Amino acid sequence: MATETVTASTQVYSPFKLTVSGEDWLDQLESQGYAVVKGAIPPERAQYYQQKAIEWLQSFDPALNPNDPSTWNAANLPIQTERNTYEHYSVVHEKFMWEARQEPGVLDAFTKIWGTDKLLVSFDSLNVTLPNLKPARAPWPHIDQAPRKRGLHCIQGIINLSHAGPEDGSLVVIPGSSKLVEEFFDTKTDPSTWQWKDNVYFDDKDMDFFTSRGLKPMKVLAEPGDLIVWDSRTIHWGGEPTQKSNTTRTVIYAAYAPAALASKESQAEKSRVFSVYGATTHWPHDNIKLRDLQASLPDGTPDPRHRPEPLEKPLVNEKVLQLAGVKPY
Ligand SMILES: *[C@@H]1O[C@H](CO)[C@@H](O)[C@H](O)[C@H]1NC(C)=O
Ligand SMILES: *[C@@H]1O[C@H](CO)[C@@H](O)[C@H](O)[C@H]1NC(C)=O
Ligand SMILES: CC(=O)N[C@H]1CO[C@H](CO)[C@@H](O)[C@@H]1O
Repeated sequence: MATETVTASTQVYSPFKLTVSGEDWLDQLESQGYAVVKGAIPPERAQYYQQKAIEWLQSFDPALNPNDPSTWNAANLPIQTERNTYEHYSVVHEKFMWEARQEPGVLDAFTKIWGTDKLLVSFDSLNVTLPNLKPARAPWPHIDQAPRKRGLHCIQGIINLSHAGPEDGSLVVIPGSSKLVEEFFDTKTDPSTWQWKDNVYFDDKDMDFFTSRGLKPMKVLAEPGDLIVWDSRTIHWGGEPTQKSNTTRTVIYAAYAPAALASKESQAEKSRVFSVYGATTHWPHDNIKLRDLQASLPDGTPDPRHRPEPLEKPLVNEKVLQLAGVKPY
């Protein structure tokens, strides 16, 4: 609506604040907008999930050997999004994806963040990036929260399953930016351009605002089984590996939020998406939109390798139904 006037009443303020508790990572999440929860998953579990992710890729191309770059035939891999993630072929609901989402250390971290264990989880994607398959792309700084949503609405998560050293692909964040984006929108942008869409990109000129405040990008280094968490208002992007990296970056995106924050409509839509093994956005409780179920080949035709259900169906226990929003707490 072009004539809509944006006022404070067309912004949604979150009642939530992080409880600063003396836990270092939680304090850092509050002050810097991101944190690493060390050893959220035991290393052998992380290794199991990475193995399952590779096996899933091998189900499309049995010749793929993660230790032999000459077998990495990009043309045989399933269709990825523009940002290297897998979200088609029901992968989001593979058994191993649901097992990872139920890891006690991951649930525990988000329970501490929100102060409740009655959580919903996002139906988000898998990133398996083989090194040096494509030329590096430029940074794509963005946040995943609409300018009209004020305060803490969403905490995103990455379950790290692969080594993330200085040369490897990893999440890049602008520490401290979560505290400045609202001022940026209020002073540098026109409210009539604000959307409800939970995704805002920043160009070089926008980034000058943050640089002039002394903020700088930082690649988040992570150890086996670490969980990386960040505020959706923290500027971030998926960092590229350098030419020296030989790591197959493997991460699962998983965000959790209190079930009580979801509207009836969001909950119903989430339940429907679950029933068709669909993927949604990074958000667990709001902004629930079914992404395309069917992958398209580069020429635009439907991928005949389409899978209407996971290769290995998840074990649907009560916890899964609750996290999926199918069964109320
Ligand atoms: C990756 O590089 C390290 C250090 O150069 C080397 O020790 C390791 O064997 C390599 N791994 C693979 C899978 O090539
Ligand atoms: C997936 O990982 C690769 C390698 O680090 C990175 O280039 C890409 O941006 C990541 N995708 C997302 C959505 O972060
Ligand atoms: C930094 C680091 O060592 N990361 C680990 C991430 O997870 C994989 C799979 O378990 C490990 O092999 C890596 O060592």
